[in-house]
Amino acid sequence: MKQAIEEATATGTDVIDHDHHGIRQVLQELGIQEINAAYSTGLQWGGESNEQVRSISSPTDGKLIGKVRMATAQDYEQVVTTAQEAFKSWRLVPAPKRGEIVRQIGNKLREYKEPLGKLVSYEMGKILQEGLGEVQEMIDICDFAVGLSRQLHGLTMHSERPAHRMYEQYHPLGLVGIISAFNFPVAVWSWNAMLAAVCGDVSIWKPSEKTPLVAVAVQHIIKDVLAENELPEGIFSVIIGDAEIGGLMAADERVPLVSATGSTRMGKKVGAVVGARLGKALLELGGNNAIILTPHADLDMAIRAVLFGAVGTAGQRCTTTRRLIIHEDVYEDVKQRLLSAYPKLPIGHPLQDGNLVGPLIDTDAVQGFTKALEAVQAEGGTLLTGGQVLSGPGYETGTYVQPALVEAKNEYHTVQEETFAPILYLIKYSGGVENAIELQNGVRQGLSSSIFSLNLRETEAFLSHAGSDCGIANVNIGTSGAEIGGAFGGEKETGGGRESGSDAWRIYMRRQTNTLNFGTQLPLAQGIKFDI
Ligand code: UN1
Repeated sequence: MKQAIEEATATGTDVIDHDHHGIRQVLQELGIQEINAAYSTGLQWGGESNEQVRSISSPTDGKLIGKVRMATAQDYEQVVTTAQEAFKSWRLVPAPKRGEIVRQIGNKLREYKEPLGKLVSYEMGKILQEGLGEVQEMIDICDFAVGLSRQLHGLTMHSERPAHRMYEQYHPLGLVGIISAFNFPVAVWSWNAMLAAVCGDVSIWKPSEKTPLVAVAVQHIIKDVLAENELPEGIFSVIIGDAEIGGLMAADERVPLVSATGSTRMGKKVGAVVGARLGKALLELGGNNAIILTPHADLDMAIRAVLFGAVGTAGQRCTTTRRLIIHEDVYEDVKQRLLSAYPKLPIGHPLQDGNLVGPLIDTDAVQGFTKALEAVQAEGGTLLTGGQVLSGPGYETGTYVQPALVEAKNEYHTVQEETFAPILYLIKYSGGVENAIELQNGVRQGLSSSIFSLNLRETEAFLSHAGSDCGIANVNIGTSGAEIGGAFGGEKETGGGRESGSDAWRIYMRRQTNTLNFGTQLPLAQGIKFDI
């Protein structure tokens, strides 16, 4: 590490050309000051060959935060070799002892919650509250994984043969590839990596190339814990690279499980490549999440949930509320309440207290936002408020937008697509809740869904097997902000994977069924006779 800093410093480029919001100190605290061109492979800093360096600027103010050197295919090989070596010993460490390491990681994350949360916020653009929330989500999954490390149990079953015993056990799988997205630059990795770790796997993390610095910071924290416990560095590796590296991982038979979070387009590619070699893919892809507001909704509560769901993280969560399916009896009321709230949203620098909406990740995302608004209007939708790209003092980056409210129809092509930006479509329904459910299910994605109603028949219909077809279905809670204790993921084009809580750990292990004969005979199953 020290050597790495010296090497990086020797190149003479100053990484941080500013010190707004105490970011210089944040980076120092996180150990990434003065590293101006770095990636880490199996925790080795370096990269001699054909160096491709990428500058990482904050979407909040456009300032350079640092530079990363993008990994090559050779670097990838080195990471995999290091990880394979680490797996040989890590799998032999008893699971509760592996849990102890994860406990220490959780404690370190508690220690670094503030600077790490701040860096999440500065590099990704979400408000500080949400940056801190993201680190809390990492801490929570560590706690969960510690408990899990004593509960990786299979079932026992009765054998049909006398003096036989049958049971199943779970063994570590090996290398787990983790491809994470910019919007949750560290939390989603931790869901995967912490479970994988207690399961006895080693992980290789390819963070989004848009948010690599916070991954580097996390890697420093992990590295310390591993060193303090004299454990091999390859248990947790980071590789900073572009889609090519993700492609190598997907095609690599040495990586039995690839967990990928991102767009459906990306997931289809990764899933196809992993599937072609019969590897396991855990996909957490696009959502097109709706909240149903019935005539029995508590609208005060509902509006607050809609606002957090639709404009929180500037509409860049996979669980973001994108559609509001409103009964005609309450439609006007809901519309007026939102029309009065939207123009008052405090939009600005996410590290500044009081702001609730930060920037989009980059100007490509802004283009996606404006294009979707044009397209939906061309299809007949009505833009009610918002939709502007903000300019002027504080908004020089061109990444801040005014969240938009649009009256639309569910079947519009634009409404059917996930646009990763703060656009909320208001869709009217009439008749019973089954009509709202049909609209809610009438998209290709199936991540999160919610209903606001105080009527038991409506809420139970929504939760029944004829109800929501999503992986997450909430009552009187918005679509986003799930706790880590439940399994997280969705159906249809969302990819079918489940991460985080419940029994999501199983995918990180291989299951083995064992049958033991402790008798003196060799009876065959199904009563087959095979005697000479
Ligand atoms: C994501 O956007 O990829 O439920 C994950 C939520 C967060 C996780 C979102 N706990 O909104």
